[in-house]
Amino acid sequence: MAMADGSRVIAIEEHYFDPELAALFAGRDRRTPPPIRERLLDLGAERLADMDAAGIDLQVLSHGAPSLQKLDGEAALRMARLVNDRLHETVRANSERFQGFAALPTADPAAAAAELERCVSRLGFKGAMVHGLTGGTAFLDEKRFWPIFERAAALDVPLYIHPSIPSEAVVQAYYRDYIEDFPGLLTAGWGFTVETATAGIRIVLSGVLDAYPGLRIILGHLGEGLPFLLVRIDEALSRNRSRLASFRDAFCEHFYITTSGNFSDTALLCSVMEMGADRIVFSVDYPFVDNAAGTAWMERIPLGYEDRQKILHGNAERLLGL
Ligand code: GRE
Ligand code: ZN
Repeated sequence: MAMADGSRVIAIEEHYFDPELAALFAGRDRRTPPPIRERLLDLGAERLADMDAAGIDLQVLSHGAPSLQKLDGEAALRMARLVNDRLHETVRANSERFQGFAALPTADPAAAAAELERCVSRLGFKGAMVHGLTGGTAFLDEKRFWPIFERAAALDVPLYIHPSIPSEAVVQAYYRDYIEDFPGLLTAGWGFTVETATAGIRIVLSGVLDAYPGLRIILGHLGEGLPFLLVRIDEALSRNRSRLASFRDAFCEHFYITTSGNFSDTALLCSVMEMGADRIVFSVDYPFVDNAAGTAWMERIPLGYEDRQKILHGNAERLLGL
């Protein structure tokens, strides 16, 4: 384990499927290709062998999209308890190699806040991951979801805002013509990015970061394009007087980004220049992306030893209390 030079490697956007929850996925959410699906369902020898071969010491596990976000309140809460308890068993059996992010029943915000507290305080989870729009239509910045942010801030754990397939209205208006030839357009190719960048922007605009100043948000995929666009967003929003002093400052103060599925030197350098190396956390996006490609990239990123150590493990240790 570890990299060739002995560096500890922690990866924090690493997915699995709980068989009972994944069986409830419907429509476009069902279409995980069989080899990926097999790897999502494995939390044992094969996953560990792949981590070992790539030098990954610790995966912080999260359910795959859309996790609990498409279930109604009652079903989501019932599944949340089962899924989080089972993830806890996996972590407890091998806590050197696995830690966990909670799945939250966001359709019932009060229950989601309580489940987050149970998972962090009683099960030792390091935060929670939410996937796309609740019920396929609702962004998390809506006021009714604020109890979730309030509890995350009170518990001092981050919320990881992860993509899911865009809302059906967006699919029809923006992507329909190209889905058949390019199914990845809906997911990691573009649809995920637009929807999750929008979710991040909306969190800043909503005022929830002012209400809970300690709140920390994580975005994957090197920030879903936002580091590249911070100056432009800032400039455009500041043309009208608003309650937001600076989008860019709010984003850089509260957001962390991970390298999941975006092993690009140019995107990484842009992110470091906008946000600083303290805000960037190594991740792969296993099993959608290859572990070894991630660690091989980290060995040759154009940054010095200290920044590499921060990205590989130091920032995750601080952010998640590992
Ligand atoms: C991901 O979690 O990154 C992911 C999915 C589904 C398809 C592609 C993908 O959840 O990268
Ligand atoms: Zn992912």
